Amino acid sequence: MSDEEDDIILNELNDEELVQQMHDDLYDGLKDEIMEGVNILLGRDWAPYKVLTEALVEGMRIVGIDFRDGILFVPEVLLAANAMKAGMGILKPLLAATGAPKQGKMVIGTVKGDIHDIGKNLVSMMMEGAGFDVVDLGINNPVENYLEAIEREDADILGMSALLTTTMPYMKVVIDEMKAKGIRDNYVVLVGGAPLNEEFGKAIGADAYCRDAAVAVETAKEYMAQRMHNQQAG
Ligand code: B1M
Repeated sequence: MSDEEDDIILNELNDEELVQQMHDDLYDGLKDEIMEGVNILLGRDWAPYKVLTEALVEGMRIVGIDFRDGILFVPEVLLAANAMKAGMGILKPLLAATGAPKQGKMVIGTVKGDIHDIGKNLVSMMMEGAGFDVVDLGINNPVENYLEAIEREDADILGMSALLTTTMPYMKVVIDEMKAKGIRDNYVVLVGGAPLNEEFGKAIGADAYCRDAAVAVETAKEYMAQRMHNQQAG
């Protein structure tokens, strides 16, 4: 870090400068600075979701571009991910404390071969905030983990996350196994992750592809309302 950067006092920056500085700090993997920045923005009455999307998610998008272009490498991106997680840790209780009525239960995990978990964690946080019980299976989940958990937890929704083009086809393995066991229609299956799209979601037999955490929440709510309606009708 240069002397010039050492001298920056985050609290003295205006909102726009601070968010810009947080993008730089995330890029540099500066966990303490990210936590400080998050706290400053919250202290300025920023909504937790706005801090999350504008300061953290946008910062990680920039990291992703330079990772793709070979300017950043795995160790640096890991540091950025750590800083992002530290910031998300501060926001988590705030996003979860909306007092929303209970909605249903979701089991979620990143698929086998894939260790990306920031997006999944974000979906979990937002779902909890919207009143869902969330059972998070973590990363690198084989089909057995999902099947065992949805049954054990009596879940309504199965959520799967994949960030790699090489791991996203595994979602179909899970859905096909659910079909083979005759349990596919007992659950709402939602999928997400940067390389996916709507066509892919349809092609593998998911109920819906969710572009981001907010869409995941809205989609889950819609399906739960539909399930409730069907139960009452039948
Ligand atoms: Co990885 N990585 N990475 N990486 N990494 C990507 C995904 C990549 C696109 C980077 C790039 O080249 N631009 C690229 C994939 C290319 C491809 O497949 N076509 C890539 C690669 C290649 C790799 C490695 C293979 C690198 C290597 O080792 N040579 C390796 C793979 C390891 C493995 O999994 N087996 C690897 C490793 C890593 C790190 C460990 C360094 C780190 C992960 C740390 C962690 O997660 N704990 C990392 C990171 C951080 C990234 C990028 C930079 C950022 C991902 C992220 O956290 N985004 C990523 C670049 C990118 O995506 N642009 C990249 C922020 C997050 C909020 O967004 O995860 O998309 P996202 O989640 C969103 C939505 O997608 C959606 O909602 C979320 C919130 O809005 N969503 C869901 C996600 N899951 C959902 C589930 C749902 C619903 C919505 O269920 C209902």
